[in-house]
Amino acid sequence: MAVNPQAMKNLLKVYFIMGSTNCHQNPEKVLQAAIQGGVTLFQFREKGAGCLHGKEKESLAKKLQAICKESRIPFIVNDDIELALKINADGVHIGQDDETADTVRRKIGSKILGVSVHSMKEAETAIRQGADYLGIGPIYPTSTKADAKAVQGLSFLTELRSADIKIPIVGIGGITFENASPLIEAGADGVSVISAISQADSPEKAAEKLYDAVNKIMRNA
Ligand code: TZP
Ligand code: MG
Repeated sequence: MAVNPQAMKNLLKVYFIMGSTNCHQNPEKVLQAAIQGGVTLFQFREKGAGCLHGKEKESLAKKLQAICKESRIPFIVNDDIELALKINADGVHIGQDDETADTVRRKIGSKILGVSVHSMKEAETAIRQGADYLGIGPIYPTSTKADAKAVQGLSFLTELRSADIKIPIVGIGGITFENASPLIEAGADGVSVISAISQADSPEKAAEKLYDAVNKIMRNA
């Protein structure tokens, strides 16, 4: 763990994830609007059919990183540790098919490390190996990730919190402002979304509604 857990929890509230293939509009415009609306953390996830590679990928990463920097929103890179180190991103997010968390932790030092987990065993391993937060999902049905695992609803989140696992946790998969509340009530520290913001007519309003939905539950907690 490299980041203060309470600070990490605050960053996870509205975690926006995207790459060029997730946007109908210019990704820079989408990110700017989303930040205006209240996004608290951003992950560059350039993946899937038609995505950018090499220099083009790096160039978009740098543009989006500059937008985040202006607003002091930490910039996380999905999977690509080399790119994260090259451009000095604030952190990385890895899944179970990537390098192990302890290898990545050694490479990135004190940068933020997020790990996707789907079982108690994976969660315990990620925590032991230095994860700052866990990503869990898909919570609801999603069409954004073709190879997503089975929808888990709130069951895994509830299992983790019942086992007294206190690490910051963010849910992902099919989350919108309308279905975000139960997730926070069940112990998540925030919501991560792709399409709810990237494909919205107004990414700003979409981010704002998510921010309000999450904060409303937290204030009442
Ligand atoms: N991991 C599990 S579901 C998912 C990822 C990356 C996609 C989430 O996208 P959306 O559009 O918010 O459902
Ligand atoms: Mg991955």
